[in-house]
This record gives sequence, C-alpha cells and structure tokens, in this order.
Amino acid sequence: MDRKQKQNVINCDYSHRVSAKERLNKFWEVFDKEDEVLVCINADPDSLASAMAIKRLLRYRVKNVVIAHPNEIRRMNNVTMVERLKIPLVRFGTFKVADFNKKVIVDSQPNHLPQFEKIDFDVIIDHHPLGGEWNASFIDIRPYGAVATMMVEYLRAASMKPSVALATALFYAIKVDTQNFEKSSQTADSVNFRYLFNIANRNLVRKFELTDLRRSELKYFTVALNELKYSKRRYYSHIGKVRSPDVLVIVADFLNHVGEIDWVFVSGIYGEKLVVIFRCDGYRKSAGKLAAKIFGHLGSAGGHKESARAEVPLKNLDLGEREFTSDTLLKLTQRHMT
Ligand SMILES: [Mn+2]
Repeated sequence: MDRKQKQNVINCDYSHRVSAKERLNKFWEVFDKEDEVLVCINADPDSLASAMAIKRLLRYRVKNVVIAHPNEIRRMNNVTMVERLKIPLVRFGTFKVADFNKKVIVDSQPNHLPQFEKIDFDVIIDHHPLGGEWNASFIDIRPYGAVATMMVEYLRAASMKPSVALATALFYAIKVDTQNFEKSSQTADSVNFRYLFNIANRNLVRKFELTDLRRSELKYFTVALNELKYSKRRYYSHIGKVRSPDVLVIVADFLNHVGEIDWVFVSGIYGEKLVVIFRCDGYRKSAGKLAAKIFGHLGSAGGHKESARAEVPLKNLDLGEREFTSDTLLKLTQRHMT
C-alpha cells in the first residue's frame, strides 16, 4: 500500500451499487481541513458545472479549491457561461501543480490530455468509458448522460440545495451533454434535470444557448447580405477574409431560415484556404455529395445530407488575377447542379 491507502477506492464495477450517501462520504474522506485542492477540467459546460459542484461540496472542508483548465475557451456559449456565472478559473501554465496537495479530475480521465497525464490524481469523477487502470483514492466512473447528473446526486446526498448559479450551470450541462435528451442518457439524468428545473435560471440558459457571436463578428452579416446573390431558390454569398470560419457557419444557418430557399452557399477566406459552407433542406438532396462533387478534387469536402463543408487551398483554385466573389461561387456550384 502506498501513501494513498487504497481502502478508499470505489472502483467502477461496484460504484453503481453504492448508495449516493456512501459515495459522498468516501469522497469527503479523501480531504482534510488544510488541503489545497486543484480541480482539473477540459473546460466545457459539463466539466465547468461539475467543478463548481465539487467546490461547493468541499466548502468549509478544505482550505482552498482552484479550478484549472489547459484548453482555451473559444466557443461563445461557454465564454458566456463562464462570464455570466462568474466561474473562477485559472489556466494551466499560470500556477504550479506542486502547490496543491490534492488533485481532482472531473468529466475527463488522465489519458484524455497530455497535461493531465503527468498529474497524480486523488479523485477521478467521470462518465466517459473507462480509459485505463487508475490509481486514485476515489474513483467514480459511471455511464451517465452528464457528470453534472452525478454531481447533483452528491449535492442532494449532502442535503446541499444548489445556488441559482450552480443549478443553472448543472442544468445547462445536462442539456448540452445529452443534446436536450436526444442523445443517450439515463433515468438519473432526467430525474435530476427535473430537480434542477425549479432552481435554475432558464432565461440565462437560453442566453448561453443563443450566444455564438462576438460583437466584432456582426460586420460579416452586413457583408454577407450586401454580397448575397439569389438564383433558382438558392442563396450564394462570399464574405471574403474572416478571422474564424465559424462565422461562415453562423451566416449560412441564418440564411437557411428563409422559407423559399432550398440551398445556401456561404464562402470565405480563412488563412490560405477557401472555406465553403453548404446548407439545404436535405430532402432528395445531399449537401455532402454536392460538396464532394464540386470541391473534392481540389481539397477536403464532404458532410451530411443537410449540411456540408469544403476547404480548398486557394492555389488549387487557379484564380490567376481574378478575385473570388459570390458570382464565382454561383458559377462553380451551378455547373454541378441541374
Ligand atoms: Mn461530460
């Protein structure tokens, strides 16, 4: 037995047979009053909410809890969640792991990121398939729709009613990880989702869900509408240089709201590549096949029936001195359509 005294181990085979109260007590047993606790996450709604819950569970039980993430938080939904719920975070590289005597990983396992692999974790709580044989004092890995659901079980076992901010985070996390219960989930996910429903601020959740743009990106809509070409129930728009290809997707999805439109094609230049986003109604059409037909021989192209994407190095387009415009996009596309 090493210093961690394995008798605390709750392994995965048996963790689902343990009561929530028992699990909570085993989790608490890992910690002492003087502990400096580091909670490591690969930041997304589920891991953020779960880390907040761990912080709540350890309040008054340890000296300090810090939530740390190695990844940049880029998705605007997640940026908004962090800002509006004022989730305190530190980025890997700005602190010393050695300054913390207890380490927790939640919604991930040590093999998921190289930054996690080097850390000796005391607690692992996750819902992904078991990725290895972990040597932690406390392990709770169950195939729930979201770790947030597991954390609600811990909170309820501890008789801790979550604050509005924490409930909102957990509620959003379950929505995202179960894709609004369209993805596989367990009864526990729905039961605890229902429990959070009355506590969470659902207007705030709606704002997280809606937010996908920066103020600086709104100008691309002006360009997209100015450049818009219409022909045979199809929209074409070339936006030119963009800071991120994500905005092309947002513009294409927006144009796809228009009722009389069967196809939407939105393109832009990102770095040295032309990126084209395809949208259609998916009925007797395949955006993926069309994308491959038009751009497959020039770069990467493909997707689903209703949505597709092509990325082509500009040098492969053979434009010469000509500029790529909405008209170029229209001509390229129409050649392959009847
Ligand atoms: Mn998750």
